[in-house]
Amino acid sequence: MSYENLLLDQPEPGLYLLTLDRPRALNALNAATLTEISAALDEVRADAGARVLLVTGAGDKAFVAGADIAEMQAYTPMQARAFSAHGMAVMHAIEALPIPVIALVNGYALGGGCELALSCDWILASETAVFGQPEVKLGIPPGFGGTQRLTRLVGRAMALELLTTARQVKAAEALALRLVNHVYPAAELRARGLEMARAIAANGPIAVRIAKQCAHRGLDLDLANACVLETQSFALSFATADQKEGMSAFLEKRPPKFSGD
Ligand code: DAK
Repeated sequence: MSYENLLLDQPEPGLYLLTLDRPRALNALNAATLTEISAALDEVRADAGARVLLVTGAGDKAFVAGADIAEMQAYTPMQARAFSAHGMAVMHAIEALPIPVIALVNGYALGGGCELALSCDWILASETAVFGQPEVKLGIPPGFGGTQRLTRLVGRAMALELLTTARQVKAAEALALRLVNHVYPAAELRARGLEMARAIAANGPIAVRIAKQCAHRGLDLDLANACVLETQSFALSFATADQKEGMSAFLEKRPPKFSGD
C-alpha cells in the first residue's frame, strides 16, 4: 500500500521501517497522517512474520515537529477532542503492537512528535535529536498522552518541569534522563537501529512478544499479580516449538532456527 505522508518499507525480512514524510511541515502530524499511521500499523500487525518496527522521520532536521499547528489552529473544542482521541488511539496502537517498536529520533521530536516517540517501546536518538513538550507555549496541554508517558519514563518531577517550562532537551541530557536508551552520530542512527532490530529478530519471536506484553501489562498491576502474569506466560511458552528448538540448539551447541510456532 502506498501513502502520501509516510513510507512503510521492509529493509530486511521481518523488519519494518515507518518513515514520517511531510518535509514541508517538518513531518508534523495532521489528521490525514494519523489515519495513515493507523493503516500502516494494520499492515504490520497483519504480517505474522513481522519482528520489529522502526519509526523515524524523513530528512535530517526533524523526527516529527509536533501535531500540525496550522491544522489545529481553528479547531472547535469538539474537533480538538476528536483529534486528541484520534492521536491517542494511534499512540495506544503503537504501544499495543505485539512486536517491539523502536523510535529512531533524528532531529526535533516536539509535542506530538515527542509523544509519538514515547509511545514506542524505546528510543534511539541521533546526536542532533531535540525533545520537548512545548504545547503550553501555544496555550494548550499535551493531547497525545505526553503528560502520562513522559511522567512514567522520567519520573513525575522532571516530567512536570519539562511539561510546564516547555524546555527543550538535547540528546545528551535525554540520555541522562533515561528518556532515550542510546545516542549515536546522526549518520549511524538508522544502521544502529537496524542492527538492534536484527538482534531482536534472531530471538524466539513468541518469547519476544510475550516479554513485551508482560512488561507493558505488568506495569498496570501490582508486583504480585504482575509476576503471576509472567509465570502463566512462561508456562505457555513451553507449549511452543520455539522453546524446544531454543533449548535443543543450546544443548547441541548450534544456532537456533526459530519458526515462531
Ligand atoms: N505544525 C505545522 N507546521 C510546522 C510545525 C508544526 N508543528 N513545525 C514546523 N512547521 C513548519 C513551519 O511552519 C515551516 O513552514 P513554512 O513557514 O516553511 O511554510 C516549516 O515547518 C519549517 O519550520 P521552521 O521554519 O519553523 O524551521 P526552524 O528550523 O526555524 O524551526 C522548529 C524548527 C521545530 C524549532 C520550529 O519549526 C518549531 O518550533 N515548530 C513548532 C514546534 C511545536 O511547537 N510543536 C508542538 C506542536 S503542538 C491536543 C492534541 C494534540 C496536541 C495537543 C493537544 N488536544 C486536542 C488536546 C499536540 C500538540 C502539539 O504537538
